[in-house]
Amino acid sequence: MSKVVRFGVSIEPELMDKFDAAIRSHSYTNRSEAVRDLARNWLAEVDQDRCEGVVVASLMIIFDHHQYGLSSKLNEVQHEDHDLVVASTHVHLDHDNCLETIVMKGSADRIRKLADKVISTRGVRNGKLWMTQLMS
Ligand code: NI
Repeated sequence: MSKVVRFGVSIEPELMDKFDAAIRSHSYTNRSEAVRDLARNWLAEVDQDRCEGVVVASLMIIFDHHQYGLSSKLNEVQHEDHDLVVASTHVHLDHDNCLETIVMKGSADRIRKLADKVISTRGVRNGKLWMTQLMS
């Protein structure tokens, strides 16, 4: 961090108390680092739809372990775009549910298409794509 800008924020005391309690419970040593993290996370969140070019992304899905053919379909989709997929992790949550996280790097458009294909597959119960452009 070469240069910083200071700014004042008006905030209700009740919200400030909750914020201070939260940053303590998350082991922040000061408000500034917590606010910087909030800003970075918020920017990454709101910019998701505008991401273009090369991005890093994580797709998390929860799916029905018993859905016939689903695991091999998910494998097939990832093999088709193997150049995007950096890693994937499969967790057997319980008797019926699996969680998979697919970490990707590459074209934002292609990653969105892959995520849409995965999330819309029958048996995938929840899916969330998170992507961001790397900051330098
Ligand atoms: Ni499983």
